Amino acid sequence: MIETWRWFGPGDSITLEKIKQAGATGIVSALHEVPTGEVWPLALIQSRKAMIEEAGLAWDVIESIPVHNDIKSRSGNYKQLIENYKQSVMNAGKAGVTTVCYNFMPVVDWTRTNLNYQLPDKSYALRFEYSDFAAYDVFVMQREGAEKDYKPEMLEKAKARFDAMSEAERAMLEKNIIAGLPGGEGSYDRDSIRATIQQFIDLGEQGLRQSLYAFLEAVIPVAEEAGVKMCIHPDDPPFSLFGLPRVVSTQNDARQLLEAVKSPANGLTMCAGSYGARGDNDLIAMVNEFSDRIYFVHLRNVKREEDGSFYEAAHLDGDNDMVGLVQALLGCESSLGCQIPMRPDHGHLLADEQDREDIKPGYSYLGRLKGLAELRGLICAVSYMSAKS
Ligand code: DNO
Repeated sequence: MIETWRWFGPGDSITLEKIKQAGATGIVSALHEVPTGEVWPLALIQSRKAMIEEAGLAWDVIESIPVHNDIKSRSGNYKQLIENYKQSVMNAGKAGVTTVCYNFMPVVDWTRTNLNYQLPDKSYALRFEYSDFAAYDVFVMQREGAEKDYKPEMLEKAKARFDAMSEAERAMLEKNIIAGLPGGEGSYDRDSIRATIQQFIDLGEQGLRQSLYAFLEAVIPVAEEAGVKMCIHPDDPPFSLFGLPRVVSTQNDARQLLEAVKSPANGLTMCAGSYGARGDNDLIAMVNEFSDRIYFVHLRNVKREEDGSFYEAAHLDGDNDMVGLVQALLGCESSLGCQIPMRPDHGHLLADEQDREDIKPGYSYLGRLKGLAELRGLICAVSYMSAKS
């Protein structure tokens, strides 16, 4: 596998030099400065690529060219926005950055409730606490009809959580949920998010699926022409939030979308942490089924809890069978005939970085370095064992 690392661009305090020293050879990055919906200028992609190459690294994956909400809801200026997206994909191909990750989560990108969940060793992980999310949805945001989306036991737990929270804790929860996490799309205040949510609830699951397939029908032929492989990132978490439809959460969702537009340019990102947050997703079966369409991998582990909550465990800990997964992915590489870029997705915040203000949630240097080193060892051992057998 190609070892890559997410870099947030020239302003990232985890510099290309540090990334090189972590042992990664590839970069995963985006033109974060281009507003969602606008065309990515060819010259800017080229100059960013040159900067990465000067540091002795390769820009292997774009993560992400974000898809504007109007494309997801097929409203407003969506036709022009799709044209712009096509142009960005074309420009990425022209510049020679040929793997493009994107997602189709409506309203909120990846979501956690607690960005400082303390583990027994006093490092911090990211956590999604279902009852905190429900407490925000039902009692803070007071979304109309929200209580219908939760089981009575969860509502009870959520009420207890809400009552026990101070104003400052409620404000922090709100910030974590709606202000947007790094690399995610969309930052809202309470009123603007309410209206956007309602728009997608009205659209419904079938509507959102149709929007996704129509988007792919428009973009995939351009990707083919540009030599670009598109790879959709799953919903994170892979279940409905705020009653919103979700269409990239399960093996069946992935199967349907590959069938909807049959092209080698229409592929997947295997995000082990996102798909793995559902106990009914069998990651190894997914990798085996979609072996010629997995173009990018996020290796991350999760510890799932009974009520749907989870936290991000160490890369080789948690509920995902990382050894089996890596073995299956190496099998994919044989069917693709090339190596797949993978990145250690997120890492814990360790003691040495806990006082720093410049570390983005999930994107510490040391935590990811540790994750990458563990995964490197695992990949090396699994490759060795398979070569022997
Ligand atoms: C979080 C990431 C997401 C992801 C996008 C993909 O750490 O996995 O920001 O990049 O959702 O489009």
